[in-house]
Amino acid sequence: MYQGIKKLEQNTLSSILVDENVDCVLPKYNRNDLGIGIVHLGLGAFHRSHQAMFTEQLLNKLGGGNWGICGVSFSNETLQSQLQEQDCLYTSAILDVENSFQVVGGLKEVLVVKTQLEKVLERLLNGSTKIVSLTVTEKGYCLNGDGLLDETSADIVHDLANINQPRTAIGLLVAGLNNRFQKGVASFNVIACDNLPNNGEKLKSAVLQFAQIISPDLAKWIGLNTHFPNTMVDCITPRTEKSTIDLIKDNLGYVDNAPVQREQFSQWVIESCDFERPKWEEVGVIFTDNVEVFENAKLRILNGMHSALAYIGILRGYDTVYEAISDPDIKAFLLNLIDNEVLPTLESVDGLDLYQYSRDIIARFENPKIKHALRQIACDGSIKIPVRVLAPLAENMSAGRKVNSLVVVVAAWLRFIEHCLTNNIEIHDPRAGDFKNTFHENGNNTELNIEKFMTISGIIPTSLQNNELFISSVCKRYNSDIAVY
Ligand code: CS2
Repeated sequence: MYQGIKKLEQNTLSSILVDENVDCVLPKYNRNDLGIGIVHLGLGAFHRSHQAMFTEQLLNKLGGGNWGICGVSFSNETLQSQLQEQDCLYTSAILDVENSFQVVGGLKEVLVVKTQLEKVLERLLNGSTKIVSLTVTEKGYCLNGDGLLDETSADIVHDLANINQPRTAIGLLVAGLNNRFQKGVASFNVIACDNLPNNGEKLKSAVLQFAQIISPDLAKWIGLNTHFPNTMVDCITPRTEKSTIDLIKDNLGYVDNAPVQREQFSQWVIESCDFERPKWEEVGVIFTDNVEVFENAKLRILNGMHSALAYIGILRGYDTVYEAISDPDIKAFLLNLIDNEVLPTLESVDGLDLYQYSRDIIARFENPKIKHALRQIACDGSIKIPVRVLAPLAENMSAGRKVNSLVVVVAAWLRFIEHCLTNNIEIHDPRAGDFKNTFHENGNNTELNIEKFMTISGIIPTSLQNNELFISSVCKRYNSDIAVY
């Protein structure tokens, strides 16, 4: 029985830690003795559902240790106070045929960059911090179309000029590493956990590019001392809703104002690395030299289908993944897309049957308890579509394979943009301004609008930008009735 937190009052999250009858997994170690060894940048629901849960399982198995987490949010003070009011504890609701619940104790501290930069930098400098992990979304890497650090981005320009006042993840990492370099503290290692191919490698090159401008000696030191393994992360985690809070109250009898909800399935694949780190392999994390193959399969199958569902589903009037996949036309479309246009682009993974993997993912989408908003997935298409859809499309074209369904997804994305612009719906995308200019320049002339769209820098690969067949196919699908999608 867990005794670390004193009972505060009846029916609070802390009080259940000493309640033997509550029907949920509780921390099996003394939180008071738990040291902080990980700083996580980007304290969204995904981190709390995924990496923090793997770490929690390990802490439970080992009975504690020094791999507690300091969660860093860039600006979410509301989440910080919600978590602090409950001693940084939160519940993870796992929604499956039978729901299950787990209270996570491994999150020990929550900091906000906007208001507590000094403290964040102190944590990064502290020698007990061995690992800095990140979930800052694809756009948080501040990369341009060539995958290099975008030195023209306003935030990067700011951070380069104010290295001690960083506001981007890249700036923070370099500032943290620079302080260690200056003060002779050994480097921490960095684990990127966002949906980008070669996420660790890309992050490393962005950090080195930034550091090189600040000080070539620093860049050299990082190059020699800091590891950035590539990873693949997977766990469907819809945003926390009031219904998540109600579910926990109804089932467990206490109010958690900052819970997370997720599916049962969870996978984490990390490039083999031998630096000081939690032994996550003991709780099912896969360490391999072959992350890229897992990553591509997941990005093109799961995330690719997600984006297809998002744009096609929204145009058909659906709100969630579950609703969209329940439409037999959409499901048939997806199966065809995967079998004929995605699987042929993937290398086989040892021990992983890609056909079965794709069917298992569809079954995950068919979980009626997971209400994953299509609008959440539709965000940031300018960064997601190139990886999930345009990359396999370009490969198929140059190999002379079919691209019909992938073209439909591109057309649906453009129709979604046009639909938002026409109906004054905000588009959450760093390139929203470019979309607006493009679609308004030539009125209703679809061909000209699409041609113009293709020239927006950094989105469409050059091999497709100049490909007349690709552009005319997109125009054709764009103009066809939405019912054919
Ligand atoms: C989704 C992902 O929002 C999105 O773009 O495709 O967040 C997806 O749910 C996760 O990658 C699942 O692991």
